[in-house]
Order: sequence, then structure tokens, then C-alpha cells
Amino acid sequence: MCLECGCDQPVPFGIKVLRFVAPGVLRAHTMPAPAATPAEPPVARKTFDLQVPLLAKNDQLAARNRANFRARRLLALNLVSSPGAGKTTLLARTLDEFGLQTKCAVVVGDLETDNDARRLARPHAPVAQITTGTACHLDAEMVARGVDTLDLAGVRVLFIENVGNLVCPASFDLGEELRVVLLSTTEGEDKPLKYPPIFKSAHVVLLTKVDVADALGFNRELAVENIRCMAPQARIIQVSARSGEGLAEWYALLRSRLSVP
Ligand SMILES: Nc1nc2c(ncn2[C@@H]2O[C@H](COP(=O)(O)OP(=O)(O)OP(=O)(O)O)[C@@H](O)[C@H]2O)c(=O)[nH]1
Ligand SMILES: [Mg+2]
Repeated sequence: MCLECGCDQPVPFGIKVLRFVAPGVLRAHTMPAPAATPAEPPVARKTFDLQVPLLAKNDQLAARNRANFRARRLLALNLVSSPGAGKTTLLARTLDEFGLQTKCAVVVGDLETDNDARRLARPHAPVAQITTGTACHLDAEMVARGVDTLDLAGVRVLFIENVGNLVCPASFDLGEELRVVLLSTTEGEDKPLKYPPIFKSAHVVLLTKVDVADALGFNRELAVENIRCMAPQARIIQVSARSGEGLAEWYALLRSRLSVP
């Protein structure tokens, strides 16, 4: 998949840490851009691809992230969806409610802007924005470097908001404990059938924006059936970050995973 679209190649990226100073006042600190590892020359890639597992380097770094998160007793979640499915809105409310009892941190990825980090910055939650430039996904190295910039004292939950994309993030393990795929009612019921890999890799699927399902003529039962078809392993929760529906179940899931060693 990523070989076809070329997104398995390293690209330069940026990291900005946002600290909450006072309501409406954030201090931004831009970290020096890490140098990208040079891409394999095309001739090497032709012979190399048959021998070495695709994305092997990312998998190694992801394993290191996972060990690091576990050693810190950090529950790491990778939130993946198409653009605009409601990742940041859900996280903002999660920080305001669940996050008051349980300290959380966020690493958020977008191609450009620190808009999402600004929306998520809270006095009680450290946030780092990764700007991926041209990359359509976060990778394990970006996450490791983003996490390194954060003060994780007392943090129990690390939310990683991936770049909005239902395709390539499926191939990039970030070292997360739980992969959470969001499907919103504005996208249509058929997306699990059209984008199987990401749904097949999900531990949890959140059906989001259910407050507007009826107005959109969205068939929740059919959507759940399609999710079950592609992701029988996944826990499905129907939520609205606006009305609050399903959020108690979402928070209960987070709490239950905190106690897993
Ligand atoms: N009605 C309704 N709208 C929502 C809900 N959650 C998010 N939205 C709206 O959906 C739009 C996109 O929400 P975001 O939270 O920015 O989505 P996102 O997945 O973070 O988007 P990207 O980071 O750009 O991929 C915004 O206009 C939100 O107000 C919800 O539960 N109900
Ligand atoms: Mg967002």
C-alpha cells in the first residue's frame, strides 16, 4: 500500500510544544527539525523490497516506543480517522472530563498548522503538535520525538491524534496499546467496506457525531453491521462529543485499560 503511494519514505517534519499560560494565552516552543534519514536509492529499493519486510524500520521504532510507554505505565492510544471525523473535538472533551481525574498528554499530527494543539492545550495536559509537511500519517519516529518534548510527570494516558487519513496510517505502528478508529455519521455507512485495512487493525471503533445521524439519514445499524463485518475484533462505541452520548462508555473503557499491567 505505502510502496505504491510512496509514503514509506522519510520526510522532514516539525515539532511544536504548546504550553498553557493563561486562558487564551499559549506559549509555543518550536523544536529544531530532525534531519530526515536519506531515502534508499531507487536501484537499491528494487532488490531490497523483496528481502526486507516493508516498513521494518518503523516497526522496530514502534516496538521501542511500546516498551518505553509500558515502562512508564502510559496507556498510549492512536486515534485514526478520515479528516474531520471528530478526533480533536472528542479529545478536547475527554481532556475536560476524564482528564481532570487522570492526567493525559497529547501528540497531534497534521500536515500544516498547530490549530489542533491550540484547541487541545490545557493547564493540566501537555500537548505537542507534529507537522508532517507532506507525510499523510504519523510514524513511530515522529511520535518518539514528539513524546520526548513533553513533561510526562504523572501522565497515565497518551493520546496520539494521527493525520486525517483512512489509508496509510494503517501500515504505521506507532507503539500504541490501542488503535482507535473513528467513523463519523457524515461519512456514510459504507466506509468500513471501502477501507478494510484500517478497520481490520482497530481495537476500538468509535462511531462519532451520532447526534446528527437522524438529520443526515444515517443508518446506525447498517454502519455497525459494516464495522462488525470488517472489524469483528473491535469494541464499538457510539459517541457524540456534542451531546455527550456514549462518552461514559468511552471513559470507562479508558479506565479499564489503565488497570491492565
Ligand atoms: N454534530 C457534531 N459535530 C461534531 C462532533 N464532533 C466533531 N464535530 C464537528 O466536526 C468538525 C470536525 O471536527 P474535528 O474535531 O476538527 O475533526 P478531526 O478529526 O480532528 O479533524 P482533522 O484533525 O482535520 O482530521 C468540527 O466542525 C466539529 O465541530 C459531534 O460529536 N457532533
Ligand atoms: Mg483534529
